[in-house]
Amino acid sequence: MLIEKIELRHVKMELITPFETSMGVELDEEHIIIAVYSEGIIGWGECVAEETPYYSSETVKTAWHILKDFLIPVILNKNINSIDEVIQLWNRIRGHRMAKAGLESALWDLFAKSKNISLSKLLGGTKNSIEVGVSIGIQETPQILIDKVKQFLSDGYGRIKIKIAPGRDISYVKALRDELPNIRLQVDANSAYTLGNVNILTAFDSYNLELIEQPLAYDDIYEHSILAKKLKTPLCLDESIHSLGDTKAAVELGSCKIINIKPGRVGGYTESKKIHDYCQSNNIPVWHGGMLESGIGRAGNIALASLPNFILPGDISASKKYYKHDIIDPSFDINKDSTMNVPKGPGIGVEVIQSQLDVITIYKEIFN
Ligand code: OSB
Ligand code: MG
Repeated sequence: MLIEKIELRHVKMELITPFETSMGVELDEEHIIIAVYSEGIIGWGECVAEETPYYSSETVKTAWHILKDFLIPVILNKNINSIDEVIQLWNRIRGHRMAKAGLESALWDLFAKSKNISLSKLLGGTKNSIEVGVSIGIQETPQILIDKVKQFLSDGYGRIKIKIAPGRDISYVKALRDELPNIRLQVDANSAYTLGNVNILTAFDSYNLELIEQPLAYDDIYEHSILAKKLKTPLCLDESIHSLGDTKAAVELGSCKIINIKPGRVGGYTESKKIHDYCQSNNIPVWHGGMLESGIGRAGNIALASLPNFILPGDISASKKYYKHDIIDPSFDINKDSTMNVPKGPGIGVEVIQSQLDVITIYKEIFN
């Protein structure tokens, strides 16, 4: 397919409620929405690099630079017929996985639409609906957290993940467990602890957590393997996993029993599928993480999470959990049994609401 035009939009979306993690508080989310035009079809993608380098070293500005100066020029005005071809062309560009993943996702949508099949089908998805959960930011008090969790449970969410940070960890988990002893519960530290905090981390073993996500450094694999031996609760890695190679290192070393896959963090759906397949053959369950995506990114996440080894519920929540007005139609809702339907239409299977996209765009650039 001839890649005729690519449009980048720096978007800013106001969150419904502030999202606090050990990395800081977010009031809004800035991402890059990417549209690839080819032969009368538009492929949509989302680059999940944020405004700040607090979760990942990439930011909206670094991703924009890499997209504009390196990733776009090698595919623009070229005839591109497969994702593998694109991966080859980008091979010499090191790192910048979120930038690559954003443009790769738009190309996946384009190819799925050109074949008139859903992105889920093109990726090898096998499920018509996926299990989902909700990721809740750090709340001012344990009681406020309990009230929030009860609200999400009544909305249908069957798996709760809470963010934790030193000083706002065990007391919150204990209060929640005293009130709700049987919910599926997991915690995410976003690298807020060290091996020196092993006493706090072993204390989580008393609360029947499904997993502890990324307790130690964002670039560590080795120390997680030491910590894992001291804990009963399974560890799950998020930040530390950027590739199939990292996954193999973590699994072989015993650093985690579960992997969180985010296509942005690992460079796209192609690398995500490799990680998924490796984990499947090694009996390592995976689940789909989230980056507070708009409906465009979320649609892709849902398609990827329809692959068979996404066994645990994903951080893929209803549109209205994040933003007052999503930019897609229909927006995503959850079913009463904590599942979400996988779109069946061509590509990402949802329409982009152009007027709503214009409202959230703060800058755009067209390449042709
Ligand atoms: O660590 O999983 C994380 C959001 C932004 C950056 C990092 C993380 C998150 C979330 C939100 O937990 C998950 C979602 O999109 O619902
Ligand atoms: Mg995480």
